[in-house]
Amino acid sequence: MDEILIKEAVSAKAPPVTGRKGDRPSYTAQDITVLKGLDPVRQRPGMYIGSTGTRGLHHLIYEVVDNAVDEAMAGFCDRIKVELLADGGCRVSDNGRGIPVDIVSGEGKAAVEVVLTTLHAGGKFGGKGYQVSGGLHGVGVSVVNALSERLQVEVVRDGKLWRQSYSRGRPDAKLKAIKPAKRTGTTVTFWPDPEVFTDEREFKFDTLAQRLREMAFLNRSLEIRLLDYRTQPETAEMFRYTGGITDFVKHLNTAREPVNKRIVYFEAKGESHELEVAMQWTNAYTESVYTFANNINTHEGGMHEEGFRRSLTRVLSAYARNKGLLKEKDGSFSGEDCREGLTAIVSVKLRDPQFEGQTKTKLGNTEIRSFVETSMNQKLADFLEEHPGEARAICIKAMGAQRARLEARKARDLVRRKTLLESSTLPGKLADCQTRDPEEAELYIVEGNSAGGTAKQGRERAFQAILPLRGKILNVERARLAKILENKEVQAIITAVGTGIGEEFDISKCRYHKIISMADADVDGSHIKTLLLTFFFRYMPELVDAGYVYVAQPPLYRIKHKGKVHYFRNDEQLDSYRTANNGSKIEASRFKGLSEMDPSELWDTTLDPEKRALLRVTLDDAALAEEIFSVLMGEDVEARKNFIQRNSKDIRFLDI
Ligand code: 0RA
Repeated sequence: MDEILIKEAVSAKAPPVTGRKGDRPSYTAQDITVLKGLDPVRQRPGMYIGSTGTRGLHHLIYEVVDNAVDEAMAGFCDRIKVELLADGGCRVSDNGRGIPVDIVSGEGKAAVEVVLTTLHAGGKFGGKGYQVSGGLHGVGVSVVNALSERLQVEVVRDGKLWRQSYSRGRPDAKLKAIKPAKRTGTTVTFWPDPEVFTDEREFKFDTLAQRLREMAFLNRSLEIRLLDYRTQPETAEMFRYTGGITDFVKHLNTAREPVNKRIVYFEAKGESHELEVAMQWTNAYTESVYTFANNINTHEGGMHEEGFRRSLTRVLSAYARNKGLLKEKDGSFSGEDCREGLTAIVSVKLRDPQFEGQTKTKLGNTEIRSFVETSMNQKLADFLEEHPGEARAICIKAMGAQRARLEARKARDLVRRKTLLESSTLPGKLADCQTRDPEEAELYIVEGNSAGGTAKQGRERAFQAILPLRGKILNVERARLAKILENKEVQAIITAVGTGIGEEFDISKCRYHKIISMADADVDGSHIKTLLLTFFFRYMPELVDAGYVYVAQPPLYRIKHKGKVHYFRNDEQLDSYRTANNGSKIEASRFKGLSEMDPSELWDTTLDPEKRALLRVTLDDAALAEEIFSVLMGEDVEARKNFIQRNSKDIRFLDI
């Protein structure tokens, strides 16, 4: 199965072993704790890099880059370069201290060889290596070595350039000193092993750019370059943000109208923790709060997020009351009131991160909660006092949210019993399937009544349900939840899916484990798909996380050739068929919409589980999705145009 837009979830990784900064005792090779060889990695690659698909492949690069970023976090590196080679390899270089090259006694090998051939040896330097270290990818560069057909490491250290190469994790020869050299640094070049990465070996520029940009935002002033020699001429991008996470917030809000022009920023340093927060409210109604621990996106939140939320609610409420904006009779702000329209980055760095949760992206360290809460109580209160204009605008935004919340509650209480959402009656236009087993059941959400009719006739009713929508659902990016819930099409979706929404959302009540958006293969269709995905992304992200949301791929062309009928989903497919059959004249007819197909054609091309190609919608980098959704769905027409122009060569972005 292919993936669109957002990538699959991350698998569990061992937390890194980290050390202490400060009056650093000098490193000796003996500090490396020797663990085990690399055989287990080749036996079960998925355990170490999540998968051997696209994601695992890119993970190889992240692993090496994370090591270089660790050097940067420890203060020894300010430049990283990632090069995609024409022959399918990848080279990552940095100007850090260089992996140590002295001989590890008892091993009789250079430290760099131990690092590259021993699991978990990367950061294990008697606990004195780094203050903090990237957690999720802390499995070490040895994993990259184990899964590469070839790998070459070059270290400049102790006045020399050193080199060693490996094949499938085993050294070809000992580490050699090549020539005298100045400065320090590490260059790792590797070629992913086709025996391991059997399906996909092509690095995706945009996926990498996205991730590297995020790394650069999170590590202020760190320069990260990405070069791609597979294109003619080569493609290059450079990321370096002197504003750090403040620039990150600016970037996320490009298409939004700010409430506070000056971005709220503060940092705090503790004994073994660091905190950085950047915040800006906009006139949007949704919240975009992203939390990170040691540069890892903690999608599932955790203790730092809890501390952040508590403090935000408390400080804003206290300020508003103090300044007489909230009157005595008024209730306090709820957490949601304070976060409406908020874009924020919360980044913590800590010595020994505990990653928990389903995808190991939830920070479990309890001590971080009070650290974040206490530091922020002070710093946010200071900011508000120092910037009364901004502070007032923020409070007024929260008061607007509060008012809407109270009004919505009143309205809900009045109609409580009657609303469609709460009733158990399924929507009339849903043609349900026969099975009651959600694991087998599929829901096709289809644009338009006539396409819906075709789908109803073409489906396998035993397990396929059809819900036709009339026209477009509401653009959820531009409305509050209360308003969205008034929309009939949205109500139909919620009732059909069965989970409820908001506080009442319950994934165990989901009636279908495949919820498939099916729309025409044209611009209108893709707009509808985007609206629908935006809705799921914003209001039922658990469904996306669970992997229940899909996009169908109906064909765009039909041709009859040599007595046979063929279907193609895009121009590319059609062109390559034409090219392959050069000479013979081929007439292609283009479907204007799903309803032009007859039911059996729709079954053959789009519904039949044996033949169809569904795209699974997954959430990896919510920040990327965030940009796409807010720009494509938001109010800033100029930003939308720019975004489309920038990304028009990458149809993944437009084809959602
Ligand atoms: C072990 C110890 C030290 C640095 C590194 C590894 C290191 C690893 C990589 C991987 C890519 N770039 C890297 N840069 C450094 C610390 C050495 C010291 O204390 O001098």
